[in-house]
Amino acid sequence: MSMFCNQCQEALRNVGCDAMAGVCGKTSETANLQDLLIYTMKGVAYFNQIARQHGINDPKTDRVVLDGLFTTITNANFDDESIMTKIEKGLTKREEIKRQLMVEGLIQKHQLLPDYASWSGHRHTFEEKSEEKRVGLLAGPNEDIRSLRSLVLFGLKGMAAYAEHALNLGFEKSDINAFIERGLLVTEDDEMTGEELTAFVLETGKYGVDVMALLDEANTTRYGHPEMTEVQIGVNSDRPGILVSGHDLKDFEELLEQSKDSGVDIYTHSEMLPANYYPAFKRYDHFKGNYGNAWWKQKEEFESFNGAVLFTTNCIVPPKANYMDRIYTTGSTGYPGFKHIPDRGDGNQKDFSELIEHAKTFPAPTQIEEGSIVGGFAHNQVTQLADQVVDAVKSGAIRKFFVMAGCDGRMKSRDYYTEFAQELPNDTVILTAGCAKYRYNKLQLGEIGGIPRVLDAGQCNDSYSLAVVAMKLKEIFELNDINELPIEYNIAWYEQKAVIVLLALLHLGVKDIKLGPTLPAFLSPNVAKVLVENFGISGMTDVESDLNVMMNA
Ligand code: SF4
Ligand code: SF3
Repeated sequence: MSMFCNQCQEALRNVGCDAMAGVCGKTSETANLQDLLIYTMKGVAYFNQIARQHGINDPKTDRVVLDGLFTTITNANFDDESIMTKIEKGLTKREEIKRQLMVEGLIQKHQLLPDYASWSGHRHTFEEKSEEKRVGLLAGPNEDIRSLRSLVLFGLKGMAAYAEHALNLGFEKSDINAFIERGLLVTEDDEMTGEELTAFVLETGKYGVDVMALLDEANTTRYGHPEMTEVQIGVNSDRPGILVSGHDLKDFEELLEQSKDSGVDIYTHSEMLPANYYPAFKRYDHFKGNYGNAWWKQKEEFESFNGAVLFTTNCIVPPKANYMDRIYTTGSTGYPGFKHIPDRGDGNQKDFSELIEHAKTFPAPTQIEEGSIVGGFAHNQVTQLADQVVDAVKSGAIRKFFVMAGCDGRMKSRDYYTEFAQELPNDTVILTAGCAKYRYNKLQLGEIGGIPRVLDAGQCNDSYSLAVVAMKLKEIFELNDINELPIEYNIAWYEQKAVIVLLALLHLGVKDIKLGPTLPAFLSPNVAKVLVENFGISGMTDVESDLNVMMNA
């Protein structure tokens, strides 16, 4: 059984994982089923586009498509059973829409349909179907077309993840959902030229901005604007805990509410750290702070945490046997052997009672560090500090800002980001978002006139906040171009949410982004050339050279 996957930064030899399992631990069976799930979603999109044009779109279909894409994001779902069920659901949905279109006379009974809109199969034939070359990303006439299609598809995966979080909070935009469907079909369109596909990639960035703005609106409407917060990173309690990872704030809220009188404490891990910055969550006394670091340290940190863990989204690392029985997943995530908490029914909360009861049976977390870190510098908070920031720039106290947002990962090459942060001159400020921050958010980098030198806006989707801040500064300094600001971009990427963040930044006109630790394996030489020539994107080299170039830019 062979596989091919090149969607993340850890793609084998920076080409693609093509053996029996990926570097992330995804088996070839799982990889192929994920390809088939995407293929199935294309079939749903095919009919739903027609349904949309005639105003008969069922909102439940949007959730199926968003979940289908989200499930295939790196480190989100390793559970073949769960993926097969989603394929079956997708096929059922596809046929349901098709039937309705036929009844309405909008398609004909014997109309010629593309394979992705007409194939059928059962669990025992899924793997065979998924191995057909045309189902995966190896389909496509040449490497440039495949590369552009990959950029679209991976961008759509990130977009779907953010759209799903917003949807969970009751916020959605039909044009974003329609674009996602259109994008899925674009990746199968053999008529589209390289130029047309390139234009579509850039349009994907526009919807990337829109979806992050939507999620920002959803999060801040429901939970208030993130504010400057000192987050405890030690364990000051002898009660058992639940460690919550991932990005979904709705899950986090419901768990906090259901566990408030249970005698169990709640801690955040990895990308859930920014939950500490929201006013609405601060009123829960049993919400104790953050435990640990970025996702890839989970094996040791889940062990020392001792208690139950909830994954609301990626990133899951294949677990050690000794903590496996206390891990729960929910939403689009899954792992064979973990318990899965089902979705909420209309108008209901998810039921976290089993997780909470289970958590009571474990000892308290073992403390692994102490003290606190400061964060919460999303756009609203930074705007309140605008006068201070502008004065510091004008007086020369702040010479440059460095946007160092994105993802963290386990490869040694990422030590670069810690060193880079350490070597930055004292008159520079780091603007961060995403789990990339763990490379430098515990260094004592000090402050400039009361402004911390590391300003954390939040999760990867809060990169939107950094863009809002840049736009605001451009306005205040009356500049014509965002690139005239004293801001440099040194972005770390890992999975597909970083792809949509990158495309969003390109759409906003940001140039000269440094992207590391490696450029994506799915960029063909020609596509990479387009990005270099039009946007000045470059790979990282070494700390000293990069710092030198960026300080003098
Ligand atoms: Fe390899 Fe990344 Fe794909 Fe996993 S997600 S199989 S590590 S390219
Ligand atoms: Fe991290 Fe997975 Fe990307 Fe949301 S949790 S930034 S890697």
